[in-house]
Amino acid sequence: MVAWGLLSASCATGSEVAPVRAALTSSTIRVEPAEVASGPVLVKLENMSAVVHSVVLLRTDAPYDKIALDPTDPDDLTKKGMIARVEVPGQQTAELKMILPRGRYVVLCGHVDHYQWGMRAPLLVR
Ligand SMILES: [Cu+2]
Repeated sequence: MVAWGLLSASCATGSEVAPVRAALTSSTIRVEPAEVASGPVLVKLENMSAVVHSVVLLRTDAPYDKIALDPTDPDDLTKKGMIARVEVPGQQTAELKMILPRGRYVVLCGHVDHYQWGMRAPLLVR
Protein backbone atom coordinates (compact mmCIF):
# COMPACT_ATOMS: atom_id res chain seq x y z
CA MET A 1 0.00 0.00 0.00
CA VAL A 2 2.84 2.38 0.83
CA ALA A 3 4.49 1.60 -2.50
CA TRP A 4 1.37 2.71 -4.41
CA GLY A 5 1.48 6.08 -2.65
CA LEU A 6 5.09 6.65 -3.65
CA LEU A 7 4.37 5.68 -7.25
CA SER A 8 1.54 8.18 -7.71
CA ALA A 9 3.60 10.98 -6.16
CA SER A 10 6.44 10.49 -8.65
CA CYS A 11 4.00 10.37 -11.58
CA ALA A 12 2.57 13.78 -10.64
CA THR A 13 5.95 15.52 -10.76
CA GLY A 14 6.87 13.76 -14.02
CA SER A 15 4.14 15.60 -15.95
CA GLU A 16 5.82 19.01 -15.73
CA VAL A 17 7.39 20.36 -18.92
CA ALA A 18 10.67 22.26 -18.82
CA PRO A 19 10.19 25.72 -20.39
CA VAL A 20 11.97 27.12 -23.41
CA ARG A 21 13.66 30.39 -22.49
CA ALA A 22 13.79 33.18 -25.06
CA ALA A 23 16.04 36.07 -24.05
CA LEU A 24 15.51 39.31 -25.98
CA THR A 25 18.01 42.14 -26.26
CA SER A 26 17.46 45.22 -28.42
CA SER A 27 18.55 43.29 -31.53
CA THR A 28 18.85 39.57 -30.71
CA ILE A 29 16.79 36.58 -29.59
CA ARG A 30 18.48 33.65 -27.87
CA VAL A 31 16.30 30.54 -27.58
CA GLU A 32 17.33 27.72 -25.22
CA PRO A 33 16.95 24.85 -25.68
CA ALA A 34 16.62 24.95 -29.47
CA GLU A 35 14.91 21.53 -29.51
CA VAL A 36 11.89 20.34 -27.54
CA ALA A 37 9.57 17.36 -27.50
CA SER A 38 6.19 17.68 -29.21
CA GLY A 39 3.18 18.29 -26.98
CA PRO A 40 2.71 21.05 -24.41
CA VAL A 41 5.39 23.72 -24.78
CA LEU A 42 5.89 26.73 -22.53
CA VAL A 43 8.02 29.56 -23.92
CA LYS A 44 9.16 32.13 -21.36
CA LEU A 45 10.07 35.41 -23.01
CA GLU A 46 12.33 37.82 -21.17
CA ASN A 47 12.88 41.25 -22.70
CA MET A 48 16.12 42.60 -21.26
CA SER A 49 16.07 45.70 -23.48
CA ALA A 50 14.10 48.95 -23.27
CA VAL A 51 12.55 48.28 -26.69
CA VAL A 52 9.08 46.80 -27.32
CA HIS A 53 9.28 43.55 -29.29
CA SER A 54 6.51 41.71 -31.09
CA VAL A 55 7.54 38.11 -30.77
CA VAL A 56 6.11 35.71 -33.34
CA LEU A 57 6.23 31.94 -33.50
CA LEU A 58 6.10 30.67 -37.09
CA ARG A 59 5.78 27.08 -38.20
CA THR A 60 7.80 26.97 -41.40
CA ASP A 61 10.37 24.95 -43.26
CA ALA A 62 12.01 28.16 -44.49
CA PRO A 63 15.51 28.82 -43.12
CA TYR A 64 15.10 30.92 -39.97
CA ASP A 65 17.36 33.69 -41.28
CA LYS A 66 15.94 33.80 -44.82
CA ILE A 67 12.31 34.76 -44.21
CA ALA A 68 11.23 37.69 -46.37
CA LEU A 69 8.83 39.69 -44.20
CA ASP A 70 6.45 42.00 -46.05
CA PRO A 71 5.59 45.03 -43.89
CA THR A 72 3.04 46.23 -46.47
CA ASP A 73 0.85 43.11 -46.07
CA PRO A 74 -0.99 42.85 -42.71
CA ASP A 75 -1.62 39.11 -43.29
CA ASP A 76 1.98 38.34 -44.24
CA LEU A 77 2.92 36.53 -41.02
CA THR A 78 -0.32 34.53 -41.01
CA LYS A 79 0.39 33.37 -44.56
CA LYS A 80 3.89 32.37 -43.52
CA GLY A 81 2.62 30.07 -40.73
CA MET A 82 2.16 32.21 -37.61
CA ILE A 83 1.17 30.13 -34.56
CA ALA A 84 1.26 32.88 -31.93
CA ARG A 85 2.24 36.51 -31.43
CA VAL A 86 2.86 38.46 -28.23
CA GLU A 87 3.97 42.02 -27.56
CA VAL A 88 6.70 42.18 -24.92
CA PRO A 89 7.30 45.70 -23.55
CA GLY A 90 10.78 46.73 -22.47
CA GLN A 91 12.02 45.07 -19.27
CA GLN A 92 8.93 42.83 -19.18
CA THR A 93 8.32 39.11 -19.44
CA ALA A 94 5.61 37.11 -21.22
CA GLU A 95 4.69 33.47 -21.69
CA LEU A 96 3.38 31.45 -24.60
CA LYS A 97 1.70 28.13 -23.77
CA MET A 98 0.94 25.96 -26.76
CA ILE A 99 0.48 22.39 -27.89
CA LEU A 100 3.04 22.02 -30.67
CA PRO A 101 3.19 19.15 -33.14
CA ARG A 102 6.49 18.01 -34.58
CA GLY A 103 7.97 20.44 -37.05
CA ARG A 104 10.34 23.27 -37.70
CA TYR A 105 9.57 26.60 -36.11
CA VAL A 106 11.12 30.05 -36.00
CA VAL A 107 10.94 32.52 -33.12
CA LEU A 108 11.33 36.03 -34.47
CA CYS A 109 10.49 39.68 -33.89
CA GLY A 110 7.74 40.80 -36.25
CA HIS A 111 9.28 44.27 -36.58
CA VAL A 112 10.98 43.91 -39.93
CA ASP A 113 14.04 45.96 -39.04
CA HIS A 114 14.49 43.98 -35.80
CA TYR A 115 14.23 40.72 -37.73
CA GLN A 116 16.89 41.93 -40.15
CA TRP A 117 19.19 42.96 -37.28
CA GLY A 118 19.12 39.36 -36.07
CA MET A 119 16.03 38.85 -33.90
CA ARG A 120 15.38 35.31 -35.15
CA ALA A 121 16.11 31.83 -33.90
CA PRO A 122 15.15 28.29 -34.92
CA LEU A 123 13.10 25.96 -32.68
CA LEU A 124 12.85 22.28 -33.57
CA VAL A 125 9.93 20.27 -32.16
CA ARG A 126 10.70 16.55 -32.25
CU1 LIG B 1 11.71 43.66 -31.94
